[in-house]
Amino acid sequence: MSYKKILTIQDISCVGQCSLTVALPIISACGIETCVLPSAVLSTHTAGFSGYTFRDLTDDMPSISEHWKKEGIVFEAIYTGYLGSTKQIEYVENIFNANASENCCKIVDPAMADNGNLYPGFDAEFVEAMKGLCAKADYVVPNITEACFITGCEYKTEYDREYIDELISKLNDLGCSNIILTGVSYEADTTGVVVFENGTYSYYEHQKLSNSCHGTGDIYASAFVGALVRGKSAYDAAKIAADYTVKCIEATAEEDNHWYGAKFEPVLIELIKALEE
Ligand code: PXL
Repeated sequence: MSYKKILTIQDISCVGQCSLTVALPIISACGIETCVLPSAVLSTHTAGFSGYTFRDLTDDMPSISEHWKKEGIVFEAIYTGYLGSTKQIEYVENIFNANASENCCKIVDPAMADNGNLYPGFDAEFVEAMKGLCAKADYVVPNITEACFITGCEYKTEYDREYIDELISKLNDLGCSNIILTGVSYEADTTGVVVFENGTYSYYEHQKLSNSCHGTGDIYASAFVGALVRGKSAYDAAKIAADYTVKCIEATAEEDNHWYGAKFEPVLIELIKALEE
């Protein structure tokens, strides 16, 4: 296996088990050298805590990218998550051009919304810019809410295969050729992930747990990216990431007051084992 270097661009939420504090250990556990570009530093994530600090690092991005360019540093994969401002999306697009290896795989998790709502601080201008970034990615990993914001489709909690096909088709029209759509549930006690790759549609269905925790989208996307860059097919990477995310939620179920994130650490070993199969 050639030793691949991935760059992940997302925030550091110092406390909260999301974004970089999840991506860095998970992708490293997949055996991939993981370089980071923090988009912002927050004392906690924004979902459920109040009064968090927010240090925007937008202005540092161009000089960091320029330094890497001077040093001849390029990445075999670039994976973006939560971005702190609309301007950052423009800078990320420059990084896609300036700091990528020849066959660099670009993965965009448009981490900006869930359960029908945008996260605090995001607006229509940000959504518009994110649409453009998704069109430049090799893989996008939205949940249904994010797919709705990107495509302009109505958000629904109950839907059929036709609705999901429409979301995929509209994302495809925007220029997304490979789509991993998460949280697609047709039955009360199951959920799953749709993998649309170069025109081929597949669905991996798995158990839906009664508890849900914050940050599982980041866990899922990071495990998907780690498995994909490790050489798994998109479908296998999507399946490995789904099974791992379920284990993380199960590991968190025992404790009532661990609402802010999922205990992904004790089950990292399961992810490593799944990659060996
Ligand atoms: O999990 C996505 C995420 C990442 N980073 C920050 C967030 C959120 C979701 O709320 O607030 C800062």
